[in-house]
Amino acid sequence: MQRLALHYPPLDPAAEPPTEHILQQSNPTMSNIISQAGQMAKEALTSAPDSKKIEDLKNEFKETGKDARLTTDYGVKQTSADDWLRIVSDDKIGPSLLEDPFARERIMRFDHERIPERVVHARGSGAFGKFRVYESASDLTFAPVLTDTSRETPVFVRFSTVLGSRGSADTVRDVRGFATKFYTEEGNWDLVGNNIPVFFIQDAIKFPDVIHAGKPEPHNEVPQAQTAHNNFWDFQFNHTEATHMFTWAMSDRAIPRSYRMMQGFGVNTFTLINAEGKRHFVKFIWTPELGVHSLVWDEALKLAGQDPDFHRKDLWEAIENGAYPKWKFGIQAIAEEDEHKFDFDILDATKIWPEDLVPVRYIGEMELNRNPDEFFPQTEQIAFCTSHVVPGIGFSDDPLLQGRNFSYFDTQLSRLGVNFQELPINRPVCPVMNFNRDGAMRHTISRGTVNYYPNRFDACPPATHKEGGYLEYAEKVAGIKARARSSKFKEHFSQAQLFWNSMSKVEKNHIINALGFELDHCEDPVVYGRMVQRLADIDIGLAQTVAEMVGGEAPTTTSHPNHGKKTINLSQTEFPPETPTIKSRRVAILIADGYDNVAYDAAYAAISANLAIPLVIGPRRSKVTAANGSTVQPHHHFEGFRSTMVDAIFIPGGAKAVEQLSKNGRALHWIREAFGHLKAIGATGEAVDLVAKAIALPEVTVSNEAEVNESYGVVTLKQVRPESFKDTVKIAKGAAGFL
Ligand code: HDE
Repeated sequence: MQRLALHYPPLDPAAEPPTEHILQQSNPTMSNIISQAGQMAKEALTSAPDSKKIEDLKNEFKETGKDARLTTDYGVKQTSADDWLRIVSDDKIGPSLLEDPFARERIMRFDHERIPERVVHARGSGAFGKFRVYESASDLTFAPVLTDTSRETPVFVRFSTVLGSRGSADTVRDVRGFATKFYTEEGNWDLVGNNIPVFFIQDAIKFPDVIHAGKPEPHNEVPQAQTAHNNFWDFQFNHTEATHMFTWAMSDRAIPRSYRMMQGFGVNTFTLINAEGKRHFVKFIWTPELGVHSLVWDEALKLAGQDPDFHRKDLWEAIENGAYPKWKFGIQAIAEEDEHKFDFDILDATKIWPEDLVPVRYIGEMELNRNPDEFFPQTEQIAFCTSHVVPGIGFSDDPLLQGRNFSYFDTQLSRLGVNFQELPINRPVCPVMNFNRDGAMRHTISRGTVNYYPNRFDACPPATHKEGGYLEYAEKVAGIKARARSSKFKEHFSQAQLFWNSMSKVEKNHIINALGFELDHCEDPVVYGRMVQRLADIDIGLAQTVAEMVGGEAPTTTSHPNHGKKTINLSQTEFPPETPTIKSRRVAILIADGYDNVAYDAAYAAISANLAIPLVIGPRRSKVTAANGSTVQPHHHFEGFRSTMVDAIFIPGGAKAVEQLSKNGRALHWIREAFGHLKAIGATGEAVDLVAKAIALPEVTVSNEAEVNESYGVVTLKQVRPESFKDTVKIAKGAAGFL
């Protein structure tokens, strides 16, 4: 961001009035400064390999080089970081002195390290990247970020869970936040979305209730980062409008495999205005290049304990390895005159716009390619506001969005203070100039003698639309003041049924099991008993199955029979990767002393060549010796690392190694657990029988003497031929459900 300094010429009463004339000629003036700033910005863009935002941030970096010496915050070099200044005599310790400014500063700074965590979405992780449109949306908007195909817009994206505290686990069942800050040349645009396209409530006034009901209960602060408790489900029963959303929240979408494998949805209805002044209602959608994938519930539960930072590490690791995650950016658009042509209200955030009615037009692409330098000042202090849009993009009367536009700005004031937009991560890359002043932690220094407008210098006047001033759409609004919603907002079950019907058989089973888990955690019979009745409004069969699991009375009739309709692109099976790949996936190679080094080397090479991550797991982390006497130091040992943390496993043969592995309970557990979690398992030589023994299921064929054999995701090859490994890895891709 170019902070503009205002130098005003001294006022000479005899001189000409300071009008246009001054603006154009004297130096520096507003117009000069702005054009200089624009020029500097352009140069920075063309000459720097880093994005303009990264260049901008470089001004703030503090490096701790080896020549640097420890100083206080006021710059004085410190002589000790170990001992408080105190009285000592005859090798005896006396009292510590309050006068020690070094020690007091350290403790005082530490005492104040915490700021309030986000009231929702406290747990999160972020990265820098870039956004580009490959097809102009100029028929819909005049916003260059969506029309200029030559432009690369820097972004920062923060992913999050909703309910847990800052230190909670990543893999809990929850909605995921997907918030993007676009640092555009016209100002910041914050698209604050989720990985589920609808929300629990229609009106923002209910937000405190839905969140209180989901967060830990007030009397004992239990449970953490879970919706599996009485209050959450009590709220769901009392809000029929939440039915659609909770069905999504019970689906696999709420336990993503990775942030990199989730869709993102703006959820709310926004508007776009084109150069002719025509307005469309729109929804924004991100779809990942890697496809949409989830964990299975057992895996998610275990990972929450085994590796609570699983998603955070996954994103970091992928970016460090150059496997930059990418999303396509799409728009659904409805012309203003078609607003009322649907049997749902298009401003109701508990409804999707089914893609068979309103297709998604993909026009752009985002790539995340740089990890933050420091978590707190960047990922923690980034502040999103739904009200931050750029010219050409506008709001709608969606009652959830209207409330959000108030809430986000307000919450940043209590979290970060009134000058939150000056923080390096939040400040725009374009010039910022206004007469907002002062407030806690203000650090911009504005030069000049006036801090108001209009002023006698005509400094900093508002922009015309031609100059890029924000254009408010001249919407005609008439009505009576009332606490009410339109009648279409009152229909609450049709799309919950649409979602349920559109799920595959496996996905339906997962929803049943999720409801079974959640309602089992509700001790109050009123809660699970009533919820089971509610499920009949989605599907009577679903309600009956869950009733049997959780102990509620099974409903026999419903006033909302399932309409039987389906739509496209709700099942995540419809989102395979654009190109099948195991890139950035983790593959464990299980070894013990005497392992077959030929198979090991071939598998290791094939995994690396496919840009996946081979992780060698042994009985210990000290060296393990192969059949030919060579040694390797495993990355981890069986106890230290678990099958939940990888996508596939491979076991090379070797008679001695396999004998040891077959006696090692933890190694057998690795194989069984990986199979139970639907992971690809590869084995060669003697390890084929080991896998057969561990899985012990007659329908899984694991032995074939000569050819690569694949059954239920288990790929075996009795006779090792290194050249077969290319195919083996390919087959494993399909088997693991990577496709
Ligand atoms: Fe948020 N939400 N929200 N929300 N939300 C916040 O703002 C709020 C809603 C979402 O990574 C808060 O900076 C209201 C829908 C994300 O920093 C707060 C309503 C969607 C994030 C807030 C909603 C979201 C937030 C808390 C109902 C999906 C994290 C901290 C009207 C489209 C952003 C903060 C980040 C954060 C309010 C509903 C997504 C309190 C009042 C719908 C991704 O302002």
